[in-house]
Amino acid sequence: MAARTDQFVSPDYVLLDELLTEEQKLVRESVRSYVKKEISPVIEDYAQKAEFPRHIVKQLGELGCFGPTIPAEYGGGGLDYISYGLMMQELERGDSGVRSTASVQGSLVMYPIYEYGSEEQRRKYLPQLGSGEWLGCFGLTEPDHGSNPAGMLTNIKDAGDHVILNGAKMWISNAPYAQVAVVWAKDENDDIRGLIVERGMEGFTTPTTHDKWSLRASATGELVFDNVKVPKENIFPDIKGLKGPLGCLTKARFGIAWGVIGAAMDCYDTALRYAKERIQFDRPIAGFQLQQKKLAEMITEITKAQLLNWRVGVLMNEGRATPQQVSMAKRNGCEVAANICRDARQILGGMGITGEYAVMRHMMNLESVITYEGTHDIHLLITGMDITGLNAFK
Ligand code: TGC
Ligand code: FAD
Repeated sequence: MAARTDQFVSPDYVLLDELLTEEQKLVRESVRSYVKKEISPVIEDYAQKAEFPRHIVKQLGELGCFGPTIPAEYGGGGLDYISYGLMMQELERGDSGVRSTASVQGSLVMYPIYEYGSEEQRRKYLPQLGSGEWLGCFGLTEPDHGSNPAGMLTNIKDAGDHVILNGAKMWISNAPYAQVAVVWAKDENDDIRGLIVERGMEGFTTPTTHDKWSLRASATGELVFDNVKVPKENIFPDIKGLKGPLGCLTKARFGIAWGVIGAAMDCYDTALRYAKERIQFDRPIAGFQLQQKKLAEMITEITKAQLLNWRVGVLMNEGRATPQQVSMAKRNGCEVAANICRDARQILGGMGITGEYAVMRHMMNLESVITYEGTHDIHLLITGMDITGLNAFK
């Protein structure tokens, strides 16, 4: 397939740029130009072939997309949460799989090592992960425990200076190429503990998950542990319980809330341009009320989601955001984006199902994004419990 030209023009209906600092706009601009130059021309081809563009890991590291809110001395970017959100928005404007690579590396691998790790663990792993020398993955989900990770079976047993790890994780982004895995397992007291498992440890394998119709340019796999000897120095010393992994998810879900709106912005922009150019019944289809309804509702929903994301970003910067507010932003963003991509696909008619445009790829990707990091239903129940005080999960 020939390399594609990226004609994206970013929508900003209520002049939200005026809410951003110069630094935030600069960060967004650098990621936007990277995506135009390096991602858009090639990503469709990788998705069609169901291949992970491995070369982008180094590029994303150099661009500062890994761990942007982690202090620079530990290999992060030392930036604020709105800059992080804008980065994820621009990456997912290119492809959700590219944003996934960055979300996992920054929020699910670097963040727990920074937040829960010993000083030795921070110094050993963070610079290599921040620069993209190493790729990481995050193992929480198991074949029989997805929405309910508290029931996990993966376990560690004390064996002197090391522990013995057994079990399996499923649906793990980056797994097939990761050098480092942050893994959550139960100890002999039934406490959930986090540990760093390295490729090459005997008994540790990462089979690839094949035949996905979604996130085809992202590598997904399993983590299989068969009596793996993990040194005790690889265990996070102080964190115990589900709040460890869930704390990482709050950071990643925030990035997803912004990211999916990037995909929505791309679909809206494509549909608007196409509708103005496509002539049927001797007039541009953008002149028909039914198409205008779709386009007008798209930009309205994008604008509302941008405002919610920005506000939650301000609260994150002030250390006041709650996980429940982040859940609302993740759920709302995914729903808005999925609806916009489906409507955009219809506006493009038959052309909407081809790889000539990014719309169908975004639409398919969002079916994973609406499911991972907590399904649409789970986030609704989180909001429900927050406002009523009643738990409808169990
Ligand atoms: P629950 O009793 O509610 O909570 C246990 C402890 O955790 C605390 N907590 C949180 N802390 C930080 N952030 C959050 N979002 C938190 N949510 C809860 C909570 O306060 C409590 O602390 P403590 O001190 O009392 O112990 O736990 P529960 O077992 O009832 O479960 C609640 C539920 C269902 C909401 C939770 O299990 C959940 O969120 N399930 C969804 C699972 C999920 O999101 N999995 C994602 C796997 S990773 C992934 O998909 C990566 S894809 C990445 C990519 O490719 O981009
Ligand atoms: P289930 O939990 O079986 O849910 C099935 C359905 O039941 C859903 O609709 C759900 O909403 C509903 N449901 C469940 N419980 C309730 C309830 N109490 N009330 C009402 N409805 C309920 N995980 C990782 O750990 N690391 C990763 O890197 C990672 N990457 C992923 C990449 C991809 C492409 C995908 C698809 C998944 C990834 N995941 C990852 C796993 C993801 O987080 C899980 O798929 C997700 O949490 C849902 O779990 P499940 O698939 O087992 O669905």
